[in-house]
Amino acid sequence: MEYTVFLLLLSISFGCSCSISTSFLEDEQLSQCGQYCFSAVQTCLSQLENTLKRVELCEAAGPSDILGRIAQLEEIGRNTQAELLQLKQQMSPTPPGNTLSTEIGEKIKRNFQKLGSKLFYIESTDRKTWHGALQRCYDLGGHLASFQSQEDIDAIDGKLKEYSGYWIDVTDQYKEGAFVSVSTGLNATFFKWGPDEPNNAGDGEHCVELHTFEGAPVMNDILCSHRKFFICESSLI
Ligand SMILES: [Ca+2]
Ligand SMILES: [Ca+2]
Repeated sequence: MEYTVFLLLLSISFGCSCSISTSFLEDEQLSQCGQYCFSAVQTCLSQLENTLKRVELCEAAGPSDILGRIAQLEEIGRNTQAELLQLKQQMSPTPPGNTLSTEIGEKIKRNFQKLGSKLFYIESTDRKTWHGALQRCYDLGGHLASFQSQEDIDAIDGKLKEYSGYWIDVTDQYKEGAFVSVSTGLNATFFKWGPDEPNNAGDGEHCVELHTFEGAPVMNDILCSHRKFFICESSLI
């Protein structure tokens, strides 16, 4: 029955002039349409078969074709990436930071000495204000000393002059009583205050020195404008 209906539809679609009836086909006789109509139907079936084969071929070739295109694009991407990397290497001369690091390293070696576990520069000749000392330490390749323990103080004790004061990096000039380390930008955590210090005498003592007026080095807050020796430290080696 399906084949019969299919033939009927084909005859209508392709303009077959004959009139194909169900009874005619059931009798398997070509009495009305004749050999011409039967040949036309065979031609249509042949064309349809060829079309179906082409569709199957297209469906079979589709996925592999897409995969092939993807593989080509991936290959192009890899080549482009390799070319960009090569260009980047050609356009990048020796990093300027290397030269700068070398200069700073030489400056530190020239000015600082290893005392304990750190590198220090102890100025016992030229006196400066706290801010002057801050700048000087920076120029030397370091910063004002940031003492973190008694061991740090013990390491430099023998290098200090008697009855002298040395600037270190602690200050409360930004907020009274809140002592910070300008080297780290954080609250100072280690203190070795002298007797009755810090006293913020005259409401104006905002910078901290390490002095030897009482023998062993101790800390004292004092006017930042005083001119004192200073101790620098370097974190770089
Ligand atoms: Ca103060
Ligand atoms: Ca004081």
